[in-house]
Amino acid sequence: MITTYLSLGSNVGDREANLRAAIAALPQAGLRIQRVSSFYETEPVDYLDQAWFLNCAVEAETQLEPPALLRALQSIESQMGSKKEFAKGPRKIDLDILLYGQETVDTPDLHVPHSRMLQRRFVLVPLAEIAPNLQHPAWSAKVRDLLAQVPDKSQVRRAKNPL
Ligand code: PH2
Ligand code: MG
Ligand code: MG
Repeated sequence: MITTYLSLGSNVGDREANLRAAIAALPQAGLRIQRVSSFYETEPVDYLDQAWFLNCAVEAETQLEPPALLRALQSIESQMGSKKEFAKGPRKIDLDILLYGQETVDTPDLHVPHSRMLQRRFVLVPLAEIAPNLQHPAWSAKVRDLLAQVPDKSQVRRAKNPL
């Protein structure tokens, strides 16, 4: 079993229902959920002209290897009818792999740790809630300290308790 951390986001339709549906689909996809962060209202980053997102982080255990995990998450996205009109644009649901144990994955379609996660408050704030002391070998510090140092000033507001 490997412990993996995911980032979930939605900014189209009923965002809370979308996050809940994606979380509910994880067990059948081969993930055993350990922790779910609060839901956060987050200002869009990278592509700014779109609605605010609802984001959360999930800790789960899995026996899936990274490529199979990626396919499992992509199939939840497509089963939920989520369409990416363009990169960084609006979507019903986005499930991203942040970390996969202590491993580093660099393939054309998957980079773990997630390439931009340390620059994004919408990822670090939920992750620091469920795993403040987490550290990857490629990082200089724990999640809570990386969050304290991040230059990103985009707004992230705690919205809903997922339970
Ligand atoms: N996802 C993106 C681009 N920008 N901004 C926020 N606040 N939350 C996201 O999940 C997000 C984003 C592309 O995946
Ligand atoms: Mg994403
Ligand atoms: Mg994605």
